[in-house]
Amino acid sequence: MTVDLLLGLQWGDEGKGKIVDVLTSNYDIIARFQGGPNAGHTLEFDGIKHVLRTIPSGIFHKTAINIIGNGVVIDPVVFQKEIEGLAKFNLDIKSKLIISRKAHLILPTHRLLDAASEASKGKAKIGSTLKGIGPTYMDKTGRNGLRVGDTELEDFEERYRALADKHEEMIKFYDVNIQYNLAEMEKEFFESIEVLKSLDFIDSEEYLNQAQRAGKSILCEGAQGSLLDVDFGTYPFVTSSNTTAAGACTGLGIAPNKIKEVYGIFKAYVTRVGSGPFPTELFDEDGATMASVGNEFGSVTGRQRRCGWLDLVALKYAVQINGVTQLMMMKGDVLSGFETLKVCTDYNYKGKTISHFPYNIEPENVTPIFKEFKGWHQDLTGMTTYDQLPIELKEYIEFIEKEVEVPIKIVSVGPDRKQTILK
Ligand code: 2SA
Ligand code: MG
Repeated sequence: MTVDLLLGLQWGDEGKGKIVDVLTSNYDIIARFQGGPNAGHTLEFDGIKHVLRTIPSGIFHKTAINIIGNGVVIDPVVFQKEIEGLAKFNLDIKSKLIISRKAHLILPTHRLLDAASEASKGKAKIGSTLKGIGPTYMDKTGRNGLRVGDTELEDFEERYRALADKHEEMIKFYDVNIQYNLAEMEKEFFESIEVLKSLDFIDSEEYLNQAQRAGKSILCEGAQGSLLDVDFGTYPFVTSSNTTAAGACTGLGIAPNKIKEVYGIFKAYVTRVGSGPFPTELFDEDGATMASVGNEFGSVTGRQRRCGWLDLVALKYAVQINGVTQLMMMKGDVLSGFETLKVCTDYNYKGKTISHFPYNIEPENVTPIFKEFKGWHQDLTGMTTYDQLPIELKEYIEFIEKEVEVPIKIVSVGPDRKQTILK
């Protein structure tokens, strides 16, 4: 049966959590394939707001099975807190959540290494979420990492010790001032490993391929966004995994020819947390309005997100790399009240007009070229059909569809599950 894929097309926080939650009733299995607790997937329903970190966004659905795939990095300490935070919902977590043995573990020292690396970079820091993501993926590709399956081995503690000792030496190498009590962090770590072990570990690639053959439908849930992809994003200001469509194949063991729909999610404007270039960024009133009306604060770190106009050069790039078949536009409601809206259609790149996303989008090379649109003033948050939307918004939507050459199938007009318009 079908395997579909859902991805963020910008710098994360497009609203993936909400859409997975909306779509889950159509799927038997929801699978996360990359990233880890750097993600903050926010779900809102029945007056409840909940942020998920490592657990897939199908966990609130009655029957869906949720899988944490091999491409994900898991911090058992954060994971334990996530499980505890879900207790009040009385979900039967053990029967609904399974974990790949091949997923890598974030050790306490990975978090310290992340902090040390960022501190050593000073102003040039990546602006990481400090969750240990980079160092854990470094150990994975460097072939030194510990995986979920290793917790079942008798000598897990020795393996842990050897790696943590090595990390301590590396922390010294950075020569920065970082205060920590490793013994305490380790106590917490080993307790949380027991919580992790209370769930079922599986060979998830086998599970998913069997399920697919048996006619089950699978939704692969991406984290972060395409412009944070380690290969295609604004390197080095990226995360350490492949956030694009290919990441679903390597992060779950699903072959490319099994994937059918690729849902691409984007905001009607653009946001970014952390450092790195952002051509359409606003430093004025308009940017401040987007941040406050859109409540643009990191759901993990609370950092204020940088805001700017929609960038079609970047959006087309992401659509192309992912093979997006359907678009979903989020947060159109936040743009209500602007007299004029701008959309970046091309870049002025070192004096030439270009319409592709170049190697370097630093401000000294790139100035965005904008097209202006008339704004609208209606409150969209109670609207339920496409016909009700203001004509100016429809023009905005139809322009994007024409430029990007992919239909926009969902227009979200608020954070709640119910505030979702199908087009
Ligand atoms: P990392 O921690 O090594 O992955 O950070 C590297 C860069 O990736 C960015 N990044 C994110 N950007 C947006 N949202 C993310 N998740 C959280 C959220 C972030 C938060 O949903 O709000 O709470 O601040 C996320 N995760 C990583 C990060 O900012 C760095 O630029
Ligand atoms: Mg988020």
